[in-house]
Amino acid sequence: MKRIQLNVNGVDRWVVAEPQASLADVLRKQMMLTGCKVCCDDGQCGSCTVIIDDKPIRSCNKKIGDVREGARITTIEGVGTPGNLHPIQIAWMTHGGAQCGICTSGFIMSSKALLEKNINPTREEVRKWFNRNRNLCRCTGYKPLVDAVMDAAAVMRGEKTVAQIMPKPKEDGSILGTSHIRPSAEAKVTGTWDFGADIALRMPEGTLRLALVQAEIPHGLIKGINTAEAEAMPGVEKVITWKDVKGRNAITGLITFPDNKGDGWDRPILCKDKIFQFGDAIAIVAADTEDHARAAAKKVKVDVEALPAYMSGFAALAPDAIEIHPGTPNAYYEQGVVKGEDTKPLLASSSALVDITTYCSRQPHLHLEPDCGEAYVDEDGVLTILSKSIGVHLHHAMICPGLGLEPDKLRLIQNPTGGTFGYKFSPTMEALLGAAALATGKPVSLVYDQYQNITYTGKRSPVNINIKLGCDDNGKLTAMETDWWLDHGPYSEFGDLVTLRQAQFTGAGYHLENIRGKGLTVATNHAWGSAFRGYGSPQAFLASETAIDILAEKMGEDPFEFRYKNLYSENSTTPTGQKPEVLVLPQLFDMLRPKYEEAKKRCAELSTDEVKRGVGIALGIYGCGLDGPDSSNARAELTKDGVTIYNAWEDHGQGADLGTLTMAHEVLRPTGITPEQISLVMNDTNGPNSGPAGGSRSNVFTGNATRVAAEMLLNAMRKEDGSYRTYEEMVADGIPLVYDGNWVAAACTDCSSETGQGDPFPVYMYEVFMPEVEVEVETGEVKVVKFTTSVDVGTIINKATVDGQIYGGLAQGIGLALSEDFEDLELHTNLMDCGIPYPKDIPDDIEILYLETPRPDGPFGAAGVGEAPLTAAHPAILNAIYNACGVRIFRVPALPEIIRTELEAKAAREKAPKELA
Ligand code: MCN
Ligand code: FES
Ligand code: FES
Repeated sequence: MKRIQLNVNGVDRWVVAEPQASLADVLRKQMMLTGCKVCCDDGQCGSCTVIIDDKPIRSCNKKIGDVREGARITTIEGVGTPGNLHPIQIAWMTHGGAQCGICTSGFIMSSKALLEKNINPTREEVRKWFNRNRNLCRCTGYKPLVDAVMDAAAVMRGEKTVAQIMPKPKEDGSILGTSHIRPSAEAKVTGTWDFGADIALRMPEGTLRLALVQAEIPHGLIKGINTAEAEAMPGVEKVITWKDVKGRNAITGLITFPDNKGDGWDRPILCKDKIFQFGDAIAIVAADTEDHARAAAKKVKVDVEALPAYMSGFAALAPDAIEIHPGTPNAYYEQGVVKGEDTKPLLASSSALVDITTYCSRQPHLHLEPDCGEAYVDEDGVLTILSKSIGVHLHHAMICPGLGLEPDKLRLIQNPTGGTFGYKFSPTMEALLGAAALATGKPVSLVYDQYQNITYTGKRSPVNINIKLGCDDNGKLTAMETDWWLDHGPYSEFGDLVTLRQAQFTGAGYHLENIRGKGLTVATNHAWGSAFRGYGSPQAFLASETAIDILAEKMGEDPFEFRYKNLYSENSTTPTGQKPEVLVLPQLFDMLRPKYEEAKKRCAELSTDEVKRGVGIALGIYGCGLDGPDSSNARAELTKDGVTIYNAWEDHGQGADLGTLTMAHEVLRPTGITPEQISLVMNDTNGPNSGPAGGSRSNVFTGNATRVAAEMLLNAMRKEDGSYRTYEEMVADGIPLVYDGNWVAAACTDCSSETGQGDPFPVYMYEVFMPEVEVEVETGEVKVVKFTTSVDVGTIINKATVDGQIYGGLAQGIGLALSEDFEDLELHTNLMDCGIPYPKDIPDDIEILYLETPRPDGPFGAAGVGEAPLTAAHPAILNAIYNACGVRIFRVPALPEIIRTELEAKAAREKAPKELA
């Protein structure tokens, strides 16, 4: 132990600490300065950055024993407080810099250190500074953060006022379409937005800390679990195994498709006799401290007999592969596509035909905040679970029977959440927290480290697609055939749905009336498949947007114009036979065309023998909703102080609070209410069921339900003369104050498993991607140097939000194309080795061209936006690589070594005939 004097945020403090403890732990756990966030605990992400004696330092990497006596330490709590903000914090809010907010304190501290050194940096200096200080953000694509620093610096230099950088409402007071600041922004930029790990530190005394005993192999039989030694370890309260789980001990995947050969009960809460994947939870240790729990977890002895591990669709489909879930075939669901005429003769008589196979990887989500949560039994005997769930009502239904609870004895609430990008569409630790709280009768908390977070959460499902695409003499598409498998890992939840997505989006965007296809959902022993932004569409577009590029070349046509003449037109239907709700793709291409011509010229001018530059094109489309007649609910209540809106629009970081507020305010504006008078009560199973925040559905579905509830209230408040009753008048007149709004996509239908035909979504989002890349010939390194995109997501509800969604989604598309993967369980175990893009990997030069075509079914004409930018940025980048250096890549990530090998092979091919001659 050591007593050390520090000056923290201008105040002299003394702290007694273990010299080996990290500064981050001392700040967070001993001084309760939880504005300092710990995400990687390994110096990779910068979320824990504080300033020590004017230098930005990653406090997770700094031992307190190495901090000089009397050092001046500034944390986010010392930068500015709610109501008294620093210009950097204000600029962060006005530029939508805090989406989920988990990286925000670290970035603000880093920016403060920079601006204290250099009050007038260039954009490139800011980007280099962030890169050097390893500041990672998974949400924003970095551009808004650089914008924020530039504005803050201008304010600090006295060249701009705070008022000048603040967003303005419209003249009529409406905030629709403005960059109004989200309600949670101030808490995020001051470090007072408590995430799950912060809440864990604030749980009452007596809260048990949990650690998991996890499988160390991907497939095996459990012969015995011995907990005796662990139970005798210091501080241990209980070791919980499957025997302690009172219900069915399984999470139900709520099988949605009747043809699924599984029963949807294949995922144990705690493994009993089989391990299905690496990391599977076998036991939970509950102890007085996290260290004690983790130490004891190592002492639980699990006797395992290893089984062959099937780590890909190919392996699990091999004829000699055993069934991963005995009684259910590894290929447990088949999706067909039958649209229009027989494709065989059409393809046989095509003028040009492409026949290729593409593979889209097991992309990791790389949300920065490790999974975490708490649970307790409340005073009414209701098990209450706090977690990062983005589907509180959905998860309630999925875990309730497994825990053996009546539905009214379980409540789920979402904690402030540091990004999910879809992994939390599946329950992760909810049932484990619940089982532990029930077995011990005490409050519990569980916080994964980043290794657990990466290795034991769901991933994007890899898809291998064979696609055949043909066209006639005029270059008009004639027919498409597809044959694919989707590796969904061991657990079936939503595996059929994401398999269907391939049928819905492969070839989408084009007048393509004749399609045949067949796809399989395959169980493997790799990471379980979970939702990931774009859900299913990146796999589909990798196939069709690569194929169409090659077809254009075969026809000797420009890939832009070849696409253009084949786009959806008046008499086209989607691959599922649905009439598109709006026709916007031709305009999106028209907007991009001059930029494309400029880009081609620039690429030709700037290419050298060493560095080749190229431009690529791809289109992406995604539906808003969960297929078929999906619905949502919300509630509006008039109170003494204003209006309270209740819904369960779970927030990953995308801005559910602001979406709700904007919709409600726009409706209620005639009453004179201000945004500040609208309170939000969200994301609790005790409130309305709005469905999960996935499938970019919330803006359309929960936005509409919120609009409907607010309209019902407005109608009730309206007097005969057109003015509005006050709260007091409503009470005096005996008019109800609470209104429940509901919205259903009534015209939608489910798609058939045999034909893939149906009208699944009421609204779609459309985007065209145009990256420019540089390929270094010697190394195969690719850099995206510029990105232009044209987007139609209907009416924009909040401009800063939509910009932020696009920038952030494009950054993930760049990662998917070039670096991100989760394949190798030895290598892909931390953010950096999984290939997360740093600022240097994302261009600052990103241009978004908007078309705002109102959607008939969207609230105020809006579609969703979240998933659009991650639909097809990656095939556009692969197409740009081809344009730059003539090398076609059919799988992602396109790592430098793959491109280098292909370049060498191409050079050898080109040389060979000359040598022969
Ligand atoms: N919006 C808008 N105008 C539009 C469309 C949308 O202002 N025309 C706003 C909405 O009000 C909302 C946001 O954009 O604040 C996204 O809306 P929507 O596309 O409906 O998506 P959801 O609210 O249903 O959010 C989920 C979606 C998905 S599926 C994933 S995955 C995702 C995403 O959004 N994960 C994210 N964006 C994310 N952003 C962050 N920062 N972190 C994640 O984990
Ligand atoms: Fe410290 Fe990531 S760098 S938590
Ligand atoms: Fe940066 Fe979410 S806002 S990680």
